[in-house]
Amino acid sequence: YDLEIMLLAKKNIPKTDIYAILGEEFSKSRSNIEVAKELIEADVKIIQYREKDKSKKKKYEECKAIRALTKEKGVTFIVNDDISIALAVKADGIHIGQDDMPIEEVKRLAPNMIIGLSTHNESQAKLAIEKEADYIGVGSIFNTTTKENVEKSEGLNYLKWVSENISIPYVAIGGIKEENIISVKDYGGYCFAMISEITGAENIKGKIKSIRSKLR
Ligand code: TZP
Ligand code: MG
Repeated sequence: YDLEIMLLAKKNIPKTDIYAILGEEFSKSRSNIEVAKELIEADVKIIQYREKDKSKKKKYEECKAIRALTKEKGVTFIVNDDISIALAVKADGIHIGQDDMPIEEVKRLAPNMIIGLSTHNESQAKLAIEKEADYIGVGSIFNTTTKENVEKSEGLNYLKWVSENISIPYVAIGGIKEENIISVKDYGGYCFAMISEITGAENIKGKIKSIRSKLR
């Protein structure tokens, strides 16, 4: 019984405002590790590693280093897509999309990890709940050039529906910027995932401060 509680506790997803996603092609020639350090110093509580084109070895090495940094400061570390790397570095979680390995398989391979699933419409959200995702991504909220072939979504209206109908944690994503974040909040957003706005900011700490002052 105690063990069960411990396992559940492991899945604690921090209640937080900013979900920062690393991607070196957006980070103005700073390394993922440098950006992760700045995010941690800025008191960001969830960091996701998302690299699509690097070698497995490179991804593993970066994730290993970022895991050490995040562990030390109690920051939740999520790996995008790659379950083998998530397991190898003992990440807190794995984030998958609709076209990745099926969630039931990911749960079987990583029963104690936080599992996040991207969703773009109501039926995907309902299915995510049925399959016991720990949280869902909701988007794309706005147009974005960060991701190619972004799945169509009703954006803010879909977010509103999620806020009224879904009881598990959710994270809004896609084109979110300091200048539009309040509209996302108005449609039920409370945790905001961003790549370019944060990872691509000249001054990452300043950007986070300024976003947080808008949210207050
Ligand atoms: N999934 C839906 S939109 C998106 C992802 C990974 C990209 C978000 O990037 P940005 O720069 O915050 O718009
Ligand atoms: Mg994916």
